[in-house]
Amino acid sequence: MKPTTLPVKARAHTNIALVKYWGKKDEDLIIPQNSSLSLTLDQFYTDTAVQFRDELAADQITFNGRTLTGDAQRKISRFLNVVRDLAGITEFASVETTNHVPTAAGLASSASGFAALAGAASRAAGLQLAPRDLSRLARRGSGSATRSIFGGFAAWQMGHNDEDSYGYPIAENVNWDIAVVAVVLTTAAKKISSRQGMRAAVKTSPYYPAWVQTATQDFETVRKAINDKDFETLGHVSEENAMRMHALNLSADPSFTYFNADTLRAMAIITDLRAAGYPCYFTIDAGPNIKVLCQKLAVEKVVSSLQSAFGEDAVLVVHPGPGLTFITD
Ligand code: 2P0
Repeated sequence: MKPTTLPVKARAHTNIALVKYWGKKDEDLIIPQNSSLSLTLDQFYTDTAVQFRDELAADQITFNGRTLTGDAQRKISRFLNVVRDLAGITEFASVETTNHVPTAAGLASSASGFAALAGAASRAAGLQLAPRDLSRLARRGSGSATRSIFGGFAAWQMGHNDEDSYGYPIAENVNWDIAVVAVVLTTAAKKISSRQGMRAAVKTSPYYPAWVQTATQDFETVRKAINDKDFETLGHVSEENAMRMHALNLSADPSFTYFNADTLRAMAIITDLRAAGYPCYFTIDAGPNIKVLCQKLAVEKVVSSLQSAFGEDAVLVVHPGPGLTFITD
């Protein structure tokens, strides 16, 4: 392959898992223990421009205008090595990444980050990869990035190896009534990374086999609920699935949790609203912040209740978003 002479820029959006990925079978290739399913979101995205250049003596990576060093730099360089191997090139790259996540929205950026990088770097290296192969490449950077290649509802089929562990769209255009209310309870960096947390759960939780079994069932149930536009089943099973993921962490040795006191307060608010007849369900990733799946009927009430508890600026309403796109200036 021959690298492009101009930078290639790509945009990818973050996603929220409804059936979570929490554990790897292969840490190097990032092959998960169960298939997962997510909704790509419209407001949170990453733009990344990449150019492989002869004259560079090392990869040069900037993130929101700051040059990366140390572990963060090495993680991206290792990913670029995968791209270089695939394309048969040796040039180093300049990488410019801008994260468009409303200031510290507390949403994971590794999904949108590695999806955008997979798109921009592969094309800048001269490769033209189909979406499935882009998702396999994104997976090598971060598991959740596998799903961010696609818009709307997307799945990551666990597979067994590099070839058959990939993402695919379930419903890229979400033409039904669904919104996500994101609540930012803290912007502090988490103490236990997803990578460390899931490794501990696989190794030490006695419930891990039950997780794999129930997550596999949840995947099929949520997939059918999407097909049937059955919001209640989708919400109910997503909430259960999130709680079981967090139960793995509570049952690890040593036990840990991503919840804080406000997480529990927010959960109780949503449970009460649901009991009062509002269609809303929460899900929680590897951090204390919660996201609420809602139908239109519930959005206003969910937003006002959460704002009264946590402040106006803590609450954002987002909708289904698109998959990977290439940007030409
Ligand atoms: C998910 N999370 O399915 C789950 C649910 C967080 C909770 O995937 O080690 O950054 O880079 O593959 O993708 C976050 O973990 O972890 C994640 P790596 P990743 O979205």
